[in-house]
Amino acid sequence: DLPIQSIKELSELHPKPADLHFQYGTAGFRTLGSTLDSVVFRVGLLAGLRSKKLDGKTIGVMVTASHNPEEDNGVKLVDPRGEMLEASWETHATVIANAPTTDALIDALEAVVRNAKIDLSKPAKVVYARDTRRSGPALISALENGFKALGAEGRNAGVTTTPILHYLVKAINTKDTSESYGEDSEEGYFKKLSQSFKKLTAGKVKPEPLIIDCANGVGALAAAKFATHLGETLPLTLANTAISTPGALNNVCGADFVKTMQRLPSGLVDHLKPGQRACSLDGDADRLMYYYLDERGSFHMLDGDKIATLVAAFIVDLVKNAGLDSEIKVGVVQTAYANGASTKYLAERLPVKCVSTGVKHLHHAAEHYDIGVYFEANGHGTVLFSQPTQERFANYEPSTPAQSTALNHLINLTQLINQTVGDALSDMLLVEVVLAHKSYTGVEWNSLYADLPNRLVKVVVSNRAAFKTEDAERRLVSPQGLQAKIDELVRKYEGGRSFVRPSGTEDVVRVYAEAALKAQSDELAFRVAGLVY
Ligand code: NG1
Ligand code: ZN
Repeated sequence: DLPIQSIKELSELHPKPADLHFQYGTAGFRTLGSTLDSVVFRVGLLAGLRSKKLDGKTIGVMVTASHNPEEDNGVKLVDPRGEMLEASWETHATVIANAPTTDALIDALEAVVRNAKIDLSKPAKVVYARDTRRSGPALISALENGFKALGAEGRNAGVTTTPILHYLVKAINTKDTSESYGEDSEEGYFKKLSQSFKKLTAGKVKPEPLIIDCANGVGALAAAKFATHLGETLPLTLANTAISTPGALNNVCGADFVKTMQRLPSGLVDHLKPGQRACSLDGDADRLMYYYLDERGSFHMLDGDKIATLVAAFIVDLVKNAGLDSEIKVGVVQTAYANGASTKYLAERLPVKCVSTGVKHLHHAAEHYDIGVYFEANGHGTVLFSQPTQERFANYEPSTPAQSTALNHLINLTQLINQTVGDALSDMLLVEVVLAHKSYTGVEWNSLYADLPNRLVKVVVSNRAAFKTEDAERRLVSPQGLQAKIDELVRKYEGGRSFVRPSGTEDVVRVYAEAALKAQSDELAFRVAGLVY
């Protein structure tokens, strides 16, 4: 049975605010940090139940609100293979978070135990971490009370990035197995990635220093550790590392700022030399944006689509050079927000699939390829190597030295890339590997294709639930008749493309438009927004 007495006592310390409704969305629970105490306590209970359900495997809990403003916070669960929580449990999470009283909470927990057929005699293990937000420590205490109430065993991974927490979950659950993901410590993560980076860049020209905008968040800590591990192999200059300055997190800096504003973050303005590479992390270091200034001081952004293109083309070449192209297929997954020029470039070379917004959709689609590259335009993404593919690399016998070199690079890539989730720092090392191999600067990378001008706008509507989509969110099925009007407008613009979908994380409807000319993409976006409003 559930330890009802201890749940009751501790739940009374974390009452649910009566007037608030919480929703486990694409990024877990995310809202004002000051309102999340009861939610995080209950997530502690739920994480314990999830672990019991999975025979005592270790579950992850991350307390972060990523690129959101500093006052926000959030919490999400990580499944044993380092992946996002299974969808059916998102519903359990929402029900449990909204139970109005302690008694209602107990009823809701008992319903989950029944529905999910949980054997309560199993052990419960959880590993957890938080970002640098000031609301973090108190929320971690609430989370620990949740573990205590259920009798779950917790391991505190401290203040670290979301992707490191995902790494730890997978490393813990694969420890001492043939699929071991690495040492189950932060140090193990840094060693694994740095060592493979060094192997992949051995003999290459030493790169110019790379500037990292750490968004004044937890990425600053991880980037500093990489700087130590990598030393001369990759000189790193860290900017926006003020993790304890109130109000600094994600403020006029970070990957989301750069993507949205399409300009340099503060803290870099006086430091970046023409042509020098720089990149931005977001507040929990799972998104990455690259950019550079040209000789005239113009800003050029290399976003998730540019990263996907660079990386996919590199891997396709390696597979071919290894002599494995007849048996190992590389594919790319994007969303409707991918720039049309990137989709065109990729589709001429390999299979490309478009799925709904949200990392879990991309991740699952990428699992269907032997090697699946997925990136959202906003810079979140990774590369997945299927288990059979990794086994094939291990037992394949190359017939020439060139094949052998390419094979070794592929094997080292499986170690360099954090395959559990998008990881800004792992992705950064991946980009640096490709640039080193190709002898590319940002300019050559950027010239692989030219982005189509585009515009993304938000529209506040009275009822965003009225907006329903199909075809990977590229077309509206309701409100009735609206899609036909959008189609009619789009036809008037050369290279025009536009779509409308309700946001999964904000109470808005998003309108995206592309066209051959900048003024046209802006105009199309605003005219479509006018139809929506
Ligand atoms: P919504 O709010 O559903 O558009 C946003 C991002 C997604 C994804 C999620 C989760 C855009 C246009 N949308 O989703 O790509 O990152 O947040 O954080 O960037
Ligand atoms: Zn993030």
